[in-house]
Amino acid sequence: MKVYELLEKKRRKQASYFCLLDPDRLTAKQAVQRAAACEENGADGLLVGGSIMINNSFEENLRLISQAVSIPVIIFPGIFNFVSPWADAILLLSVISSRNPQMLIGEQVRAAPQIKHHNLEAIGTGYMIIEGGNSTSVLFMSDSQPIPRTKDDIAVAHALAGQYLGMRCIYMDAGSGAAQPIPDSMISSVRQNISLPLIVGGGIRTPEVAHQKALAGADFIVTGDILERNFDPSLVRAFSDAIHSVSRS
Ligand code: 1GP
Repeated sequence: MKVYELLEKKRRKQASYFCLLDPDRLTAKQAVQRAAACEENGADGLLVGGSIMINNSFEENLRLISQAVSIPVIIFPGIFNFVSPWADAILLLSVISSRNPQMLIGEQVRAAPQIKHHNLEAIGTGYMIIEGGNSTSVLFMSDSQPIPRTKDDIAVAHALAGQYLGMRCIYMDAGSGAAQPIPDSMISSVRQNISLPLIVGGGIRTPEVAHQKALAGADFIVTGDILERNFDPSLVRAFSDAIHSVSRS
């Protein structure tokens, strides 16, 4: 089954949980152990990527991660030299909240031939950066303005534009390590206006907050920073349980 179909199926049942791992910041041993622990403790998929590549260990660690788990491994590209055959799919992000053409289409044009070459499943994703109270890597690297966190109507208009342009999911991100996660009211306003799968991340540090975001209408909750700082399998389990308790049936 294609990853996208699997995600569609999951979200009709209950809210789901993605763990974000940055393979470039992990040793080979950590990458394998963490990926396996995420799967064992209920994660529905792994997002792999980051805003920048420093150590050149992305591809090798991604290969090890993919071999260690059976849940979907999905590339979440900060910049588009992250394309690799060692994943089940790639979120092909267009930063629709930006007015920077490189982030809207330039990077994707550079990535597309590689995606074809590797026969990688590409999931076209409207990526919206929401103001999270501090400066984050994604904001700096994408050279763009975030959507103000109190402007639900602006967020809705962007998400609708993404849907009408034919994107297959919407990712609302306050950025990794955001001081504040995306407000519930903005998530529910977007949820009420679009029918696409909705991914929400950035600054989610507790299972309670993750549960709240799922209740507000996020189909997929992403956590990265909190586990990167101090990886704890029991926290992965607590996040999974809190998120999965939000049923859609
Ligand atoms: C970042 O949405 C992800 O792109 C996750 O954010 O690292 O703050 O959990 P955190």
